[in-house]
Amino acid sequence: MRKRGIVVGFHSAMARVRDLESKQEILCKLRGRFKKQGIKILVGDFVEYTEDGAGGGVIENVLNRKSELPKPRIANVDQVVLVTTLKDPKVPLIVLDKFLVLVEKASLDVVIVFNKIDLLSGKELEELQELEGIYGKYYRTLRTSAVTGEGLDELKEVFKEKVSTMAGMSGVGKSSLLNAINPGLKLKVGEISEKFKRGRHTTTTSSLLEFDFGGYVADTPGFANLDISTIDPQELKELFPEFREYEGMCAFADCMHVSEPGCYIRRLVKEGQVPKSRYDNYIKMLKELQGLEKASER
Ligand SMILES: Nc1nc2c(ncn2[C@@H]2O[C@H](COP(=O)(O)OP(=O)(O)OP(=O)(O)O)[C@@H](O)[C@H]2O)c(=O)[nH]1
Ligand SMILES: [Mg+2]
Ligand SMILES: [Zn+2]
Repeated sequence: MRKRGIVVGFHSAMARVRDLESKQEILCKLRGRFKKQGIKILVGDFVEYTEDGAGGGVIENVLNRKSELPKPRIANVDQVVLVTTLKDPKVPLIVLDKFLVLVEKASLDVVIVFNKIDLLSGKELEELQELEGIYGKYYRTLRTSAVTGEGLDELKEVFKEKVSTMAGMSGVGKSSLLNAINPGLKLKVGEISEKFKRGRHTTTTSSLLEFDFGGYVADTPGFANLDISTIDPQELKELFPEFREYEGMCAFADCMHVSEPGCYIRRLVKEGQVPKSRYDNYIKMLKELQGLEKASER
């Protein structure tokens, strides 16, 4: 009889499949035909498997993927939980904006979590409010503290019954937040994580953890290396919802919002309708991408 499960990781050449009903983990072999047909089974794939009678199983079929995240390769991710902080560390806005561009490129939902709010006072809280204004217009935002517990009930709701991946700079508290909402996960905290070290043997496999309250999360952050080089310079403007909203308002249909006459976006930036920090980071990323393009033409 065929049963249904989700691939939560790999062990040697076998897949760790978590049964959707019994929640048991079964080590499954992969049918040889998958390889022949060029089907690569990913963490996050929903599969049909049969038991081999000896505690293991065989994956018979892979169900259609809703989405596929390139790095780390995870299937069926519903959303990205992007964690950031204004203090310890103060995450530069360009980092946040690069994450968001990659999320937009992958067409995934995102929730921006401002963590460590227990550390903020006075001016920093004003800054937080300002950022909530900038990002809250297009994305859901949340304030949390893994120390005081603020916002954790809302965060649980965000994760419930979904497949999520964490994103965010090292040290912002991704693992701390997961531990705080689900102590059973026992993730390591406060260590410099492997994924930010450069090396020849960068781990490409990842695994999914299941929450007690329902839902899965990837323990490796999505978009760990902030590589935007796969984005086409012309395409970048489409990845800013602030600009998308005013499509067709510039004098030139192909306006890149740099120095073209009659650019509506630049007018909005001047008037303060489009946040200057977002626009400036757009220009920064655009220059980076155009530089890459030139370098490859040489
Ligand atoms: N004050 C305060 N400290 C926190 C909070 N959340 C996490 N920390 C601390 O921040 C440090 C880093 O936390 P981690 O959970 O390891 O951060 P991470 O995002 O998982 O980091 P990487 O795994 O390296 O990507 C630890 O010392 C935590 O105790 C918070 O809400 N408030
Ligand atoms: Mg961590
Ligand atoms: Zn324009």
